[in-house]
Parts: sequence; C-alpha cells; structure tokens
Amino acid sequence: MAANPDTLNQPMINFTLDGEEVSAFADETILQTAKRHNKEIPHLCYKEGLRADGNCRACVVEIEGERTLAPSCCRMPTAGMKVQASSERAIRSQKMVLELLKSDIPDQGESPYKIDSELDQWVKKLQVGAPRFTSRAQPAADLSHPAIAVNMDACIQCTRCLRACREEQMNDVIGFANRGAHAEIVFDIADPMAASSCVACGECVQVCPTGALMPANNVGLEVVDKTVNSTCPYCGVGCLIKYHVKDDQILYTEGRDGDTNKFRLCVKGRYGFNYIHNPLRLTKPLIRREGVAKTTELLDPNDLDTIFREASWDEALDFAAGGLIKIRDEKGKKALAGLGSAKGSNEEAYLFQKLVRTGFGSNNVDHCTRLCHASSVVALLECLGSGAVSNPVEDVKLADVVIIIGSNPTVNHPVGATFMKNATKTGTKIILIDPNRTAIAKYASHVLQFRPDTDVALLNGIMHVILDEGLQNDAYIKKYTEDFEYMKQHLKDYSPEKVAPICGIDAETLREIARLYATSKNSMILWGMGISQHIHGTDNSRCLIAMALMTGQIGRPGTGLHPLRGQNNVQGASDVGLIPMVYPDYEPVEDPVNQAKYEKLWNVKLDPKRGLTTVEMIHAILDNEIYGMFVEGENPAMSDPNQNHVREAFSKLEHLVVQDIFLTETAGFADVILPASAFYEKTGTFSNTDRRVQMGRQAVNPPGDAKQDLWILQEVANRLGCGWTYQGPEDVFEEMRLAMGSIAGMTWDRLENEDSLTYPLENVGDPGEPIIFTDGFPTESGKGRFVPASYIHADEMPDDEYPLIFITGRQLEHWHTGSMTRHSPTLDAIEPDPVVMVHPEDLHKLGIQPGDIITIQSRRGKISAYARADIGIQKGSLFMAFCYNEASANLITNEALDPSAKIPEFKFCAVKASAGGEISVRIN
Ligand SMILES: Nc1nc2c(c(=O)[nH]1)N[C@H]1C(S)=C(S)[C@@H](COP(=O)(O)OP(=O)(O)OC[C@H]3O[C@@H](n4cnc5c(=O)[nH]c(N)nc54)[C@H](O)[C@@H]3O)O[C@H]1N2
Ligand SMILES: Nc1nc2c(c(=O)[nH]1)N[C@H]1C(S)=C(S)[C@@H](COP(=O)(O)OP(=O)(O)OC[C@H]3O[C@@H](n4cnc5c(=O)[nH]c(N)nc54)[C@H](O)[C@@H]3O)O[C@H]1N2
Ligand SMILES: [Mo]
Repeated sequence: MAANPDTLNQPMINFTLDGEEVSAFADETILQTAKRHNKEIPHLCYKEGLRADGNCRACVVEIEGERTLAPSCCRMPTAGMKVQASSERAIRSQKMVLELLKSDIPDQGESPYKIDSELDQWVKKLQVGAPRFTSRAQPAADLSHPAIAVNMDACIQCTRCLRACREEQMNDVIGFANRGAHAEIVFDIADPMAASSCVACGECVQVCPTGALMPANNVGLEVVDKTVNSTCPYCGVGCLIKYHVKDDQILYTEGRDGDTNKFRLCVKGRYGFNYIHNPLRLTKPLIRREGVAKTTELLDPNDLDTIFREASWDEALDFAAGGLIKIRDEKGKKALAGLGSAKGSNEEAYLFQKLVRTGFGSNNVDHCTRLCHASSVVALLECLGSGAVSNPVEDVKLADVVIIIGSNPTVNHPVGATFMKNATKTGTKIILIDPNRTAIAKYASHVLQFRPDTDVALLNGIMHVILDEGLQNDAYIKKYTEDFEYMKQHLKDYSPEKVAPICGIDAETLREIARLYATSKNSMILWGMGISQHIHGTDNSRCLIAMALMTGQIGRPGTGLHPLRGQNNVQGASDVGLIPMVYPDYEPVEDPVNQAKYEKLWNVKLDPKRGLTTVEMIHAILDNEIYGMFVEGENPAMSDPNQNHVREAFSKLEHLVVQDIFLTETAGFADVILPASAFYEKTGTFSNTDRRVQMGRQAVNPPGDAKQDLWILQEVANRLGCGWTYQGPEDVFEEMRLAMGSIAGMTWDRLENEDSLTYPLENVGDPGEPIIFTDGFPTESGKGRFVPASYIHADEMPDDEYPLIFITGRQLEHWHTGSMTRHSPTLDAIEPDPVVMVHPEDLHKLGIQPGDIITIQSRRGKISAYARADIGIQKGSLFMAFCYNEASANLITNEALDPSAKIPEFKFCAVKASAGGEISVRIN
C-alpha cells in the first residue's frame, strides 16, 4: 500500500490489531494498515485508489471502548488503539453483510458474469452459506453498448463505479438515483448505456466487485492462460496495462499502477486491442502482379487478388531489397527514402534510421513527427537546446495555473486529462485557449474560444501585459536567459487593445490571463496540434517558450513546458534519430564530429547532408528525384495533406516497400507488402510524453506468416549489405546505449524489473530526471533564448468563394488513419461513420439537419460525410477527423509548410459547404 510520500516523514502510529502490534503511516486507515501487514479484512465498497465511502460495512472491526463496530476502511487508527478484526462479533457482522449482499446476486449463487468475483472470494473465505433473505428487484440486462455489459441484477450498490466515474475519471455519467429499496445505479438520467454520455473508459468495469459491469461478450467467464504486463499502443500518455490472454488471443485488459495512469485507462487502451484479431490482418507477404499498373485510386480490397499475389518470405524480401538496390545503384543513394514508425518500438525505430543511413546511404528518413510536433521541437531546440518536455503531465497537480492551448486532452490524452481534471479539485486553475470549446472547458476557470490561427497575436498580447505591468521575473531573466531586450522591443507593438480585434478576445481578459500565469506560484503550459500544425507553428511555440522564460515558470515542480506527444512512441522514434537532420539524441548530421562518431559506431561512410522531410519526399517523387521508398508503420496515403497530390506521387514510385499490419491505403500503392507484427506481438521499449522509457512485452503471436518488425528490418538490411546480427531488442538497446548519452545508464535488466524509467539517465543506477532545466539550459551559452515572433495569418484564408474554415484533428475512438481503430470491432461500432462537427447555427444556415449529409470542398478536393451538431465548434468553421477513407479529410487540407519545421498546415484551410452529396464507399 503506497502511503502518501508527504506523510512518510511523520511519526508512525502504533496500535494493536487482533492482539498484534502494528504501525500505521499518518494517513493510513485501519484497513490499509491491516493490508500492508498481510492481515485480511473483508471489504467490497473500498478499493485502493478510490475515496473510501464506508457504505457496505463488510469491513467492520471492533474497537476497544466503542459501543458500535467501525468500518475499517474509513477509520484512522490512534496510538494505543485496540482493534479486533477477527473477534467473534466482528466476524459475525462481516458475514452478515456478505450474506445480505450475496442475496442480491441472481439465484443468490456465484456471480453469473465473472468467475471468482471479489464478492464470491470473500463469501468463500468467510464460509458464508446460502442467503436467508429475499433478493431486491432484479433489473433487466442492458447490453446496448458494444464494449460494456450492464447486468444490474448483480449490483450490490457499493458505488465503486460511481466514484470511479465521477471522482477519478471525472466523466460524471454514473449516478445513484431514487431512494430506499428503489435506489439504483444509473447512467445519466437512467439512459441505456449506449445512449448515455459514457465515453467507455471502463473504469467502472475495472472496479466492479461482482461483475454487474463487465466487458461485453462474457469474457469474464473465461479462464485465461496467462497475463502479460505491458503498455498501451495508442497515445503518448503510455498507460501501463495488464493483458489477459487465452488461446493466443487477448480477452481483456486491466490498468496497472503506472506513474502515468494509476490503474486508469481510456476506451482505446481498454477495449481497442482487438484490431489485432481482425481477419483482415496481413498474414502473407504480397507482391504486385507483373504488368498491373498503379493508379491514383485507392485499392479496393475486392481487387486484391488481381493486383497482388502471395509470395514466400524469401522471395518477398529479395524482391523488396532488390528493387531498392537497383534504384540505389542506378539512380543514386538519394533516389531512395524511408518513412519509419512512431508506433513501433525504440529498437525498431533505431534500426530503421540506421538502415536508411547505412543501407540506402542518405539521411532521407523521417516519420510522423514531421506532421506533429516538428515545429514545437524546432522552437524548443532553438530556444532551450532540447526538444523534450520539461515536466511530466502528473505535475499538473502541483501547478496553480495550467494553460492548455491547442490541445484537446479528454479526446487525445484521455488518461492524462483525468489528472488535469482531478487537479482542479485541489485548486489548480485551467486556462483553455482553443477556437473550439472542448470537453475540458467544463473544468476550466477561463475559456478563451479565440479566432483560430491567431495564437501569435494573442500570446504576444499576453506577454506585452506581463512586461507592461512589470510581472516578469527579472532575476530569472538575468540569470538564465538571453536576448530579452530584443523581445521587449518586439512586444511593444502588441498591446492587448491592438491584438483584441485580431484574436477576438477582449483586452481585459488578456490582462487577467497574463496576471494569473505570471504571478501564480507555479504555472505550466500544455500544448498540442492547434499550436504546431500551422505555417507559423514554430512561431506559436516560440511564444509559449518566451512566456515561460520571462516569468521563470520553468525548472521547478508544477511549472514548465509540455508539448503533449501524440503517438505512443513519437518521443522515442525522434530520440533515436528517425529524423532527416539528426542522428540519435538530436546530434545534427551536418556536424562532422557527429558524423565521425556514427561512422565509427556503424563502421560505414555516412552522407554529410541532411535528408528530405516527409512532405518534401512527396514533392521529390513528383520532381523525379526519388524513385523508391520503404514505408514501415505509417500510412501517408491518408495522413499527409492534399491527398490527391500524395496519391499521384505514390502511384509514380518505381518501387515501394510497405511493412504494415493491414492492407492500408498506402499499401495499395506498394510493389511488395511485408506483413508485420502488431504492438502486442513483440517486445520492445516505448518512450512516452514524459520521457519515460517503458517495457512493452509480447502477449500473443503474430497471425499466419506475419513476422516481427525487428526481424523484417534486419532481413531487408542484410540484403542491402548491412551485415546485422541482432538477436533481439535487447541487443539493439545495448547499441542505442552506446550511441545515446541520455539513456547510457539505463539497463535492459532494470527496465525489465521496473517497467518504466525516465531519462536523462546517464549513469547506471541514476534515478532519472522527471524535471529538467532546473539550472539553465543545454544550449551553448547555458541560457534560454527569447525568439520574437510576428503575427502572420494562415496560408489560405477564407474568401467569398470558400468562406468557411476547415480544421482537422481527432475523435476519441479513432486513431489517425483508422487502420487500427476502424479494424477494432468495438471502436468501429461506437463510431462507425464519417462525421463533420458543425455549430448548430451554421447547420441551420446551410439548411442541414444533424445526421444529414454535408459536402465540403476546398481548392484541392471534395468530400461528403454526416453532419453532427456540436455547440463547442466555432461558428464559421468545421471540424473533422482524418480517419475515414470514404471521406478523407486530407483530400481537402493544404500542404503549405512552416518554413523552419516543414510541418503542413493541417489546422486551417478555406472551404465551402453545402447540403447533400454522396458519401464514397468505405474500403477495407
Ligand atoms: N483518440 C485519439 N487520440 C490521439 C490521436 C488520435 O488519432 N486519436 N493521435 C495522437 C497524436 S499523434 C497526436 S499528435 C495527439 C494530438 O492531440 P491534440 O493536439 O489534442 O489534437 P487535435 O485534435 O489535432 O487538435 C487539438 C486542438 O487544436 C485546436 N485548434 C485548431 N486550430 C487551432 C489554432 O489555431 N490555435 C489553437 N490554439 N488551437 C487550435 C482544435 O480545436 C483542437 O481542440 O493526439 C494523440 N492522441
Ligand atoms: N488532416 C490531418 N492530418 C494529420 C493530422 C491532423 O491533425 N490532421 N495529424 C498528423 C499527425 S500529428 C500524425 S502523428 C500523423 C499520423 O500519421 P500516420 O503515422 O501515417 O498514421 P497512423 O494511422 O498512426 O499510421 C500508423 C500505421 O502503422 C501501422 N501499424 C500499427 N502498429 C504497427 C506495428 O506494430 N508495426 C507495423 N509495421 N505497423 C504498424 C498501422 O496499421 C498504420 O498503417 O498524421 C498527421 N496527419
Ligand atoms: Mo501526432
């Protein structure tokens, strides 16, 4: 039992439990102390992690000198107290409670929904017999939800689910309605679960002690073969998860006590694993049939057999490598490029960039970070000398003020968002700055629903106030920063009165935000794609960094800068060098010292010039510079902007190798497809948004002839002459430690034992550093640099012909291009069709009813999807996720790039919209 570290220094409390001396921490209850001393007291409504409620009375104990029995889950011991948990009187009461609770279970027997439920375990342990009481009402089952089965006939009203939903995840769906014998647990206003506002995080299911709430399809009745401790394959929060496996299939999951998740999970981590068991998984290597031309159309899987044929691994690998070698040797090393994956492990990403650098012979290697936080990283490197986050997400609880800007955490970092919501209960103020009023707004003290694309103006306005009112931290500025005077001059031009009409937020509010942020003891900034995905994304980030520097809100617990990382391993893939301008640990490729280091380590001559970035590669194909590509674990034919352009490029490639788990839109353009392993089918390390390197462990085997990614990469590399002999991920990790100072002290054994270690961890045995920049910055001067940014607008502004703003982003249940989540029957059932979020007034103006079809057109493309009314959406704009191939948002988006980071402007382009249209056919 983890005691609150704050109380560890306080004196222990000694008392007697069943005649034995025990000592309690200052914040421990009798029940917790008993548990820590391996003494069992039955309990049902109490669960570690939830507020003790004391409603079930199964944990009653006898305390000397007290007339009534006391619930040990809510009772703190005092020095010298004499407690009896197993006296005859205590046990008689405990048994009576269990008997009463059991009388409410169907047929008054064992739980029909969960083998060995917690209630059944206590009933057995205390040898409680058949109940002598009649059951209460036995409500009908509610099987409306694809992920969660509700069988309230097994509910004992312990309210664990309610506390998990309202107090932990703070989703506020579950309630306790009516009174006395009519009391019942309800969803919203007693809605069927599927119709309620439930986001299916499953926290209620995880805590239910009887099986009244269970994962759908009766998985609770199966006896599993094994459990595997691993992490989640979805977002950068990196929740630790236990997988329950039977017959080589994952049946269900459980949140573990990770530092980032404290047992919590979201709908994808908890229920979204089943994409791996989808029959559409690639199980055989495929080679394009000779003479089948490539078109710009997406492949219809019905035509699969006419376009591709199955091949043996040897043939496919020879063919894959042969095509690459031919182009390399005939057209030159720079005629090849590779896109690696932020969904794979650190070891895979490291090998992929090494393969391109040493096997292809150039630095033409990139990955989705380019489309993601590239601009944040450029600004962070430029201003602070490091692209990493300064503080972990969990620090929000120590912050007085948290600015959330351009990030929608309840949707995209849902478990992280629960800790943000929790923090507001103890006084943390959230300031939300977003053109849309997203779900976290409910918990914010200030919501700035400002004009999209105007962050630089707004942030400069706030900084102007900070300086105007003398709220800056002069001592910090002097000691730890440079170029402040330059910044000061620049900001003179951005008075709040001047920026108010640009960003649509009045001057007084900007002043208030400036004061709150600058003068609070600890302020933290969290940001996302709303900041980074603009042609001025680097400028947006420069402003956030400058705000932290001028106020000294960095370098301490509860402060700092946290660009929330997206993919489960985008932090790691970047760290290990899956980037065209840097080697592992962000060492620039154009510095001869770094080049010499890697030439020695890898024993090969390296290209001294930086390579092309993701979007540049697409242009280079069309410009006849790139002829061959290797795409591993990315789906650019859906995720890159201006798809018509991208698909034209892919159809033009002479040789495309795709290594994926599904026949993705990109794989349709391939010459050879290598069927790979999904997350749960391999072991490796993954680095989360907090810089925690975490162990992902194999739970099941790849299907059919699919092979592990590491093996495939090595086979391709060796055919290109690399001569690798890695026996597994551990060997690769050892080489990474030689290359990367940041993890030099991190041993595989320790990762195996501790599951999660934070870097920098330079020497073996170091604890790791969750908070960095505590004493300056890793720049040449050791100081943080102010880099002024001037307000400019998006590349393509609305006009008479295209009057609306199109903003793209994400939805809770889907992951990017949908290749994982749309193949999960559970997630697909929750959100099956393409939807566009529109403000109801705009819908009305367009003459569209919610649920009707809307057609959206930009200068680049046209799509139709279902319109969904959403009052959180800013009028004059539309919001859409890019996961639907029948209505691909990226047919519409603009590929204009930020000049420093080369990130495209996914968050803003001009469109027109109209009622009606026809949704294309969904493929795959
Ligand atoms: N469910 C789910 N979760 C995911 C992902 C997923 O695909 N699905 N992807 C993961 C990845 S890789 C990433 S990068 C993260 C992304 O996570 P987020 O950054 O939270 O994602 P987005 O939805 O793209 O955009 C965030 C917010 O930016 C706002 N925004 C738009 N334009 C502007 C603007 O001009 N200024 C400001 N300040 N805000 C603006 C949008 O309204 C939106 O609320 O999510 C990760 N988590
Ligand atoms: N319009 C618009 N476009 C965007 C964005 C936006 O906000 N708006 N956001 C951008 C951002 S932030 C990002 S990060 C990118 C993401 O863009 P992508 O990385 O292209 O998108 P994913 O769908 O995550 O692609 C991951 C691929 O890896 C495969 N995969 C999954 N697990 C494994 C594995 O273990 N091994 C192998 N070999 N393959 C695997 C999946 O099947 C899938 O094809 O999209 C960008 N595109
Ligand atoms: Mo991302």
